[in-house]
Amino acid sequence: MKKDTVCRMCSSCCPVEVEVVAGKLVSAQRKSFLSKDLRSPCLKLQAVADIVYSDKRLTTPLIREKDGAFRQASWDEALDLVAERFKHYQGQARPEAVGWLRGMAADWGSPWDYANRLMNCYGSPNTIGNGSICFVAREMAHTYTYGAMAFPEAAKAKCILVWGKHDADTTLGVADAINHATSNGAKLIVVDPIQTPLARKADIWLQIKPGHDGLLAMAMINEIITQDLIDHEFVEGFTTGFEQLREVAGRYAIDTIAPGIWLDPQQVREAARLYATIKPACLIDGNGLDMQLDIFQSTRAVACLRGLTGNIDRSGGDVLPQPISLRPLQARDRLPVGVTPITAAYPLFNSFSETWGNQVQSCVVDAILDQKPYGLKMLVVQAGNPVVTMADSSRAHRAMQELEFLVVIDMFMTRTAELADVILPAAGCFEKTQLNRAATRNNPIILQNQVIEAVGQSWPDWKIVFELGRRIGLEQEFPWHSAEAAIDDQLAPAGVTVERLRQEPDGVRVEGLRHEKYRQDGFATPSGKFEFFSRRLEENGHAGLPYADGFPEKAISFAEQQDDFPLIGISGRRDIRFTNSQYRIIPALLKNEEGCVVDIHPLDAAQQQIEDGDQLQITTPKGAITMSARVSPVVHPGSVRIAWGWGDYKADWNLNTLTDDEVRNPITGTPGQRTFMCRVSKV
Ligand SMILES: Nc1nc2c(c(=O)[nH]1)N[C@H]1C(S)=C(S)[C@@H](COP(=O)(O)OP(=O)(O)OC[C@H]3O[C@@H](n4cnc5c(=O)[nH]c(N)nc54)[C@H](O)[C@@H]3O)O[C@H]1N2
Ligand SMILES: Nc1nc2c(c(=O)[nH]1)N[C@H]1C(S)=C(S)[C@@H](COP(=O)(O)OP(=O)(O)OC[C@H]3O[C@@H](n4cnc5c(=O)[nH]c(N)nc54)[C@H](O)[C@@H]3O)O[C@H]1N2
Ligand code: SF4
Ligand SMILES: [Mo]
Repeated sequence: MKKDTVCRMCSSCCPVEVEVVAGKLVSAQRKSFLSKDLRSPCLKLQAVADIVYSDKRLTTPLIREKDGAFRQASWDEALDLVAERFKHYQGQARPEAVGWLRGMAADWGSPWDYANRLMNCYGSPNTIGNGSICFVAREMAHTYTYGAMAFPEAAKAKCILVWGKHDADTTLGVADAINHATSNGAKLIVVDPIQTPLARKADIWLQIKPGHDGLLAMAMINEIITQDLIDHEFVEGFTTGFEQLREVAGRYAIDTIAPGIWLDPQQVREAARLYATIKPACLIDGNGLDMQLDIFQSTRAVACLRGLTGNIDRSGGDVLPQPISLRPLQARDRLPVGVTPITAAYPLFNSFSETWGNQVQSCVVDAILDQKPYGLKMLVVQAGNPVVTMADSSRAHRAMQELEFLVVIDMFMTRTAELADVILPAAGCFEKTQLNRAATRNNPIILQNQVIEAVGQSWPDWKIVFELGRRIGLEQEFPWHSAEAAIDDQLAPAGVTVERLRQEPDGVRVEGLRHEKYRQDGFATPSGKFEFFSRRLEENGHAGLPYADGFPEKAISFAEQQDDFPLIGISGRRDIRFTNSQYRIIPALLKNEEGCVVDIHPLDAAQQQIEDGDQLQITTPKGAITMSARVSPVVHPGSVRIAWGWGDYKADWNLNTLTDDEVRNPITGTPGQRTFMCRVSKV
């Protein structure tokens, strides 16, 4: 039998059609506007049955015994134990000593609201996401410029500028759209320090020096202004601070900037001209900007390009969402007055969005290890593997060990779960019905629909949270006994029900798609305009225009120690087979550990007589790891690309052993996990 749902094995959220035989999921196909032969392939989806029915799945709750071993337990026993710990800190009048850390976008749907609801009603403000290193920091920079995160309408674009994103590995719906547009003649510009498959297809590939994107964006802004390629009607009618932007960008002329960031001035000029003159043009920014110390200003500068050229909210440009009305479920008003979250040092990031709240995950480690700003004693980790994925993973590991009580909600035994006191087995995405955030902020709403029974005794996340909530005395706050009841409640203001979503599996549009909404509604910024200049930022002690106070001296971790650490390390490719630290335990995907390598340029390799397959030690001031060399011209001389995400499979291969969590972006608390100085030597 064929069933429709949304795959959440990565954050692409692809609508899929699943084949279920005798109650078992046997295969799944991604839906797309492209014919089957033209769709970007997903190897994870091809291995979906192996993943869902892997013998490594956690199938019962586990409780750690005094001797350190885990024993199987019933849900009642495990949840009662967790609830008892919650009550313990409440009894000591310090519920804020309990934190809830949410991981990867895999589950960023309404379950984010549910965890927040439980914690707010319990009395702790410390529900923390990992948005400081993922796209939420970028979302904040978009929001401070034009009110929300913009999404590319690439299929209709005539020019596509891809900036630090590789959709064929990570976001297949967008990859399909790019392929469609370019095969219809759209121009393609790629900004990426790596010669990726997309870069090889591009009309112009700008092999930027890692972590220096902000300088390129400013130089392009300057060029577009001085060559008078701006969209006058848009800039004059709908923006703030154009004259100041002109003045600041004047300090970043292409001829002076380009050589320092490994680029040819003429190529940058051509890229600026193409992007500004071919209409409509979309700009797809990605995780290449994330995890950079300079994330906020660089994304703001890139975002300004959309306004100068008038491509914001235009068909075939970058459109702004039409969020639907939802019943707020987070119950923020229930938090006791005067309790500050552990992320209090990042007030603008904490408050820029109704949905996200606290997203500086590094603060969890500060609070556990350094009691900064106060101690965190108990942590629930849901859908995340911080011991592998957080910056400075040795420190993150110490923090998880230091806790009085650690609960992990996951589908697999991760390195983080190994440290837990209680493990609660979660059902996977095909085993539960859920409302996805991605669907609710951009029409149409597509339901992630349960298509098979939960594996073993695993429970869907919603059920775990609701049951736990009821056990800590929040029966009234969690009245729902099914996902459907909770979703219907949340969707009521939009007039949509689960039943209707099931009848319309390709999605329900509450309101027709509208472009150039700003003409009627303005932008959702304090001025109602597209803000090149942000008074909000200036009033809070930050540059009101990107780089008005110069480019940061320290854009890359350990930059001040480059005499000892002369190479730029780049956190490596997101392989379509895996999602962050996940899925290497699936033999069909692991393929002899293919891809776990350090790419080094032939010139740098020759200096140390390094050859393909040599074992290389990669060292930073934080630690060292060992991996095989791949001598390859895809990287620029002076940089190496190190495979990322292997730390769960093999602790020695954990890239985040190398990264730093001390220096962070002052606005978003982002550490430099993407780019850092390092050295390599043959073992
Ligand atoms: N150096 C470096 N560090 C990085 C990155 C990088 O590129 N380089 N990327 C960063 C980014 S962008 C991110 S988002 C983070 C990701 O950081 P994490 O969120 O820690 O990463 P994942 O490895 O995806 O862990 C997700 C966990 O959730 C479990 N899971 C999957 N589905 C479900 C579910 O439905 N319910 C529950 N309860 N569990 C589920 C999986 O088994 C897995 O253990 O890593 C960041 N860290
Ligand atoms: N298959 C798969 N899909 C995934 C994930 C996964 O792990 N595997 N993870 C999911 C998650 S959590 C996220 S956040 C998204 C991320 O998805 P994307 O945004 O596509 O992120 P990446 O593939 O990490 O990086 C994109 C590109 O940035 C380039 N880059 C590296 N450093 C720089 C730099 O300094 N400047 C510029 N301009 N570019 C740079 C890289 O070479 C890469 O080609 O993918 C999601 N989807
Ligand atoms: S890219 Fe693959 S794994 Fe990710 S959501 Fe789409 S089908 Fe699922
Ligand atoms: Mo992410």
